[in-house]
Order: sequence, then structure tokens, then C-alpha cells
Amino acid sequence: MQKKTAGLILFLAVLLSVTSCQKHKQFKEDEVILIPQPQKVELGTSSFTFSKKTTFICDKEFAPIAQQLIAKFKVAGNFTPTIKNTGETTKNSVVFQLNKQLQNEAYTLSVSEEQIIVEAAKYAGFFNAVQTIRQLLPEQIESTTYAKNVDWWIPTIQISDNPRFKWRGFMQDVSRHFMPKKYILSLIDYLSLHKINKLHLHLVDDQGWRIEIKKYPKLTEVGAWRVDHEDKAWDGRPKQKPGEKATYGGFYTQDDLKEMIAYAQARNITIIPEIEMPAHTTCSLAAYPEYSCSGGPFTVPTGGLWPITDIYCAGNDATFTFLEDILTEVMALFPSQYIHIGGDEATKTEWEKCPKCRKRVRTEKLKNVEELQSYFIKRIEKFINSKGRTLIGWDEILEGGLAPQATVMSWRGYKGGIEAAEQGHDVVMTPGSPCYFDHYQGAMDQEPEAWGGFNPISKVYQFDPVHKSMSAEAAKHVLGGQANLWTEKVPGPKHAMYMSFPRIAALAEAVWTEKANKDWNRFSTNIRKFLQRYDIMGISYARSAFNVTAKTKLNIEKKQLAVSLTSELGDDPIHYTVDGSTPTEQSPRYSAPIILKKPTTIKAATFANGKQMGKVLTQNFNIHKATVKPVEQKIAVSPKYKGQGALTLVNSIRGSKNLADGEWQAWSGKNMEAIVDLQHKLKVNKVTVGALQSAGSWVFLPTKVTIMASTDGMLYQKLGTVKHDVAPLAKGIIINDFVLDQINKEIRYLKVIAHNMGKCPKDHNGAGSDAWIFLDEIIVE
Ligand code: TNX
Repeated sequence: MQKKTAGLILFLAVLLSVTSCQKHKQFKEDEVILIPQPQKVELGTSSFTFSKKTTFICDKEFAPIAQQLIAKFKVAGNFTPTIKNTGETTKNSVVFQLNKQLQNEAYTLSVSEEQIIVEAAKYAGFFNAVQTIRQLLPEQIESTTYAKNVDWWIPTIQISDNPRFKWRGFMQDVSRHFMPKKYILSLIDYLSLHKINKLHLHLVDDQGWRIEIKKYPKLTEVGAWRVDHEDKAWDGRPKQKPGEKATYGGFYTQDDLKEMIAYAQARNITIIPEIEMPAHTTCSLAAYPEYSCSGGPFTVPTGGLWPITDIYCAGNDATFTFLEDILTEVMALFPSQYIHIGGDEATKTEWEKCPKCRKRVRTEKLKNVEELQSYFIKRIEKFINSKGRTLIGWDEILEGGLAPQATVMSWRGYKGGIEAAEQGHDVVMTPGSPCYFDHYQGAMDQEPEAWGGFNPISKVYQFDPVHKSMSAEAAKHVLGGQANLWTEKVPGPKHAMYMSFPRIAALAEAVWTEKANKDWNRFSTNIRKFLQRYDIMGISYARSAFNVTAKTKLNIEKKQLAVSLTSELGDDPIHYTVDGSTPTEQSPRYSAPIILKKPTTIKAATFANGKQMGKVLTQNFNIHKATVKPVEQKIAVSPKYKGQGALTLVNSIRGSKNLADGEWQAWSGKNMEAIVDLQHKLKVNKVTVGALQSAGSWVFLPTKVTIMASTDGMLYQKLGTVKHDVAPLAKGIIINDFVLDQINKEIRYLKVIAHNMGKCPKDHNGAGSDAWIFLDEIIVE
């Protein structure tokens, strides 16, 4: 018996080893998930398997690329392919072959059962090819522990690929919130997987200086730290008070940066440093106030600062020496051809007052302070050019005349970029819509607070760095495109990943893949599987594209609501409930608008293969006693926020956290006073008044809401006053219901007064200016 079993085991082992040598797989099209999509792909019918017998044959220069993949096999596969400098192209090898005909970043990949041949002209091309191999491999290749029972195979395939643009960028703001070196290193790895080749580091902004400059130590001793007010709304934070300790921040030493630069270089990523000037640099003026017009003193802003009037003095030659010294250290560190000098959003009122600046305007025969900014940038450009580098700046550097060699990064739409390209300058397109990743990627109610704006992944995918209005000649000056993650509302790496991924995947395809090869259907299918790779990599990406959003339409005659549900990635079925229970895959499947005639809570989510894909949408729909009854506003609504007109407060549709969604009416510096005519005497038990607070937008809850009733519209009796306990500087967007219940009265007319606090509170950065109140609905039950 024992003998028999042993024999059987031996037989099985032999069988297994024979079959494993010969084991092949035919991959299906939908198993080949490549983002960005290569220009040309021909899928074969078999596979190539990596094992410890695999040899990489490549020139020394390219060995780091092979090493990176080998390191992954070592960890995830528990085997180590070998690497050889040159040699015969034996079986089971990956051969790097130089092909000088190919463009810098282009490559071809030809995979047979026995061999992989990679052709490229440069490091960049080989690197890109290996990223494609990385993506062809099972996602477990990203594992940081041994992944058992994985077949390390890729399909036999022919790929020839070349990026559409040479600037495929991502900007990380590390000033508003410091991001530790460890995160930047992982970010570089994540970006390289997507064949992004520029990482623009926004190292300076008002709220923090993040790069060690040996000659000016106070830049980081003072400029890298601010008072910790992280618990308060970004735009409503108090200034640093005398004696208060600045403890929040951080910076990179020059050694840190060297490490980051080298790590990026090995991954075909150039780091572009940005040193903001003449504005967005209060942190450096807090350290060295002598380079401002007024001489200070200044403190490092603890949050939002607007407008930015304290800027470098353009009339003082010492300012330029200071900046040139800084740039000298920056250029010694960063090999990047491009040096970003910011240039955005300078308010020049101090320049208008400053005797030195006025003198400069006269002696340089400038017309105005706009031309003084142009003088400033041109002078800096000369210095940068003298070191063989190229200046790049935000599109404001166009104002007052563009510096002769400058490259423009266009952020206020495409306009600046088009203008610069037409003048023969190179441009990088990064229009706020859709390239700003600090903007929302899903419905505001389901997202953490963001900067405003709406850039969902489908919109990012549609991005084309070449605007349709551009001439062919101008289009040649478009180096490419870039997404920017500003971090006013992004406190750390986890949140940064959430805002960046998976939108980076859409951007990557928009800047790599030829227009004709782009296909949203393919991308939106592929991205689902790609997310499994993110999971293993530990990227805490957003699943917002799987969330459900509801659109509501009111039928005034029938007093009924039609609610339609959608999700961005389209294909997954939506299941919903109307009884308050949590939806499951067994709940009714949404197929047509849901008609509501009475107060209802809808809960909905998308599902695929038994798994809930996004968050549960919970929305209350209130058809109530005041629905579409006449409303008279005693105090005029702000023309900016009129909502849907007269019936907004009684249309049964609640406002979302998006205060511009058309469901909110607003008053600036004034109360709201409305009279609702219920048209008959009705028994009223409860009145709810919905209001929104967003301290960063100078919107505060009413201090109190007073509710009065009348049967004749003349004599009113006070029913009660409702207050709240939300702090005025509280973070985020808060929707608060003011509820008065147990009224139990027959009522015809209701008067509602929402009391505005009048002026923004002291300590808030709008202190003294008119405060807003926002109201969405008066619900009568
Ligand atoms: C505008 S884009 C800015 C940044 C902000 C961003 C917020 C640019 C050159 N300036 O300072 O962080 O908007 O979206």
C-alpha cells in the first residue's frame, strides 16, 4: 500500500514537471491590460514563462532596468533570474537590442514562447518596454511578499510603441502639506508604472519652504514650519500670534533630494523643481523679510492667503542676488533641463507703492507693474539660461511680455498655452479642467472636501493637450500635458493617493496614446483589473467612479419626483432600496427613473461579481406639505445663487455639498425671510430648514432660525427659534438641519427667518467682510 502511494506520487511529480516545462497559455484579448494603451499590439496564441532560468541579456547601461524587474521576481516569485552583459541569445532569455532607428522613448517588444526581444534606442525606451512587461505579468508581481502558486507568464505578443507627447507630467504640491520622502519615492514608482516621465515638485508656496538651501538656512529653519491649525478650515485659519510655536511642516535635505532624483532617473522620470517667485512665497519672506517691499515682519501663513500682496521686491538688486544664489544650489542638485519659477498670482499693489519698484519702472522704461513682473522673470531667465537651463513658468509669465526662451505651463485653461505656442514658445498644457486633481472626482456628498471644480476620471480621459483651435504649427510647440495635485485640502500621502489614483491612469493614456487609439470603453473595462494591481501595490486609490449619483426631476403638476441613478464606469448594475435598508445584489436592480410620491430614502450602490464596488448612496427625498406651494421672499436672494427660482426652497430636492448645484439660495450679509402659503389650513407638526456651512467659502450657518405661523397672513405667532452648535471655523462642508417639532397646530402661513451673523467672525481670514447664508429647503410635515 505504502509502495503504491509512493509510486503514484512519483508519477504525479514527473507528470507535473513535464507539463510545467511545456505549460503554455493562450491569453484572451481582455486579459491583456495595458495602461497607457500602446500604439500597436498584436496578440499571439501562446505564452512566455519567467523562471529562475530566465536570463536578461543587456548592456551595462541598461542593467538597472532589468535589475528592477529581477528584484520583483526575487520578492514576489521567490526566484532570481540572472543578468548577463552580452552573450548568445539563448532560450528563456530577455534580450535588449539597441535600435538607433527608434525615437528616444519608443520601443518594440516581441515575445515568443522562448524569448523576449526588446528593441529601443535609449534607456527611456528600454524602461518603457519593461513597464509593459511588468503590466503583462500577473498583478502579483507587485507583491512585497512571496506570492505562491502564480504562473509568471506573459502572452506571446508583438508591440510597437511610442508616446504621443514627450512631457507626460504630474505635479505634487509639497508646500501646502509636506509629503515625506518615503511617499515621493513610492509615488515615483507608481508614476513610472504609468510611463509618466516628469515629476514636478512644487517645493515653495506661501505655507512652507521645502528645500534645504545651504546659504540661507533660515529658509527651512523658519520657512518650513507653521502653527498647527490643521483642525480648522483651510481658508479660515488664524495667523501666527507672537510667541506661538510653529511646529507643523517639514523639508527635504539636499541629500534627500539627491536620493529622490537618482531614484526617479532610474525610472525614466525627471524631477522638475519649482521655486515660486515673485509671489506665493510668504514663507521665505517670513525668514528673510528684507527681500520684500515693506520689510515685514511676516509669519508663515497657517492656511489660505488671498490676495498675495507681500511678494519679492523687484526694485531691490539684493533680491535677485538672493534668488540667484538659491537657483544656483537648485541647479547644482537637479539635472533637469527645465527650472520652474512659478510666476503665478502676484498682486502687485506693494510694487505700486514701493519707491524702489517705482524707480525700477522708470529706469527700465516700463509702462506699469505688469511689465515689472515681466522684467523680473526676464532677469531670472537670463540667469537660468546662462547656466544652460530653460525657464518654465505658469501662464501669468505671459503678462507684460514673455521672456524670450521661456516655456509656459498653461493652467488657466488652454488660453495662455495657445497664445504662447502661437508666439513660438513651447508649452505644457495643464488646464484646471480636467488636469487639477485637487478638484472633486465624484459627487461632493460622497467625497472628502476638495478644492471645488469637478474632474471625474472620464473627463480626465478626454483630455487632449492639443486644443482643437490650434494651428498645426502651434501644436508642434505642445510638449505635452500634466496633472497637478495641489494640497491645500490634502493633508498627507494617503489622501494624496486617493486624489491621484486612478485619475493618473486616465491622464497617462491621454498623454501617451495616439488619439485614434483612445477608447473610453476599453479603458473603463481595463481600469477595473488595473485596480487589482493598485491593491497589491498598496495604493489607496479612490473608487469614486463606482459610486452612484442621483438626479432628481420634479413634476410640478403631479407633485412627484423622478429619480435617475447613474455611475461613471457605466457597466455595473445598480441595486437600490427604498425602505432604508442597505442595498445588496439581491435588492431591485435599477433600470428606469424611480417615481416618488411620498417622503422616501433611496439607498443605492453598484455591484459586480457579488462585490459592492463603490459607496452606498443615501438620499432623502421629501415630498412634504409645502411642496411647490407659493413662497414670498421678503429679502432679495443674491443673483449669484438664485437656485431654480421661486420654488427652490419648496421643490422637495435637497441641496448637495456642492453649493453651486442649483438647489441652494443664498444671501450675503443679510437675513433670509420667507413666507410660505400652504394654501389651506393644514395640521403642521414639524418644520425643518436646511442650511450649509463652508467656512472656507465664507458661508456660515444662520446663528438661529425663527419660525412663525399665521392663519390669516397678517398676525403671526412665534412657534420657536432653533440654534446650532457647529463651530464657525469648522473644517469641511457641513449641511445642518434646523428642526422645530411637536408644533401640532393648524397653520396656513409660515414665516421663516434665518439670521445671518452679518460679518465673517474674527480670526477668520474674511473677518469684517459680509458672511453668506445658504438655504436649500423648508420642509413642512
Ligand atoms: C491655483 S495653479 C494656484 C495654486 C492653487 C490652486 C488650487 C496655480 C499656478 N496657482 O496656488 O493651489 O489654484 O487649485
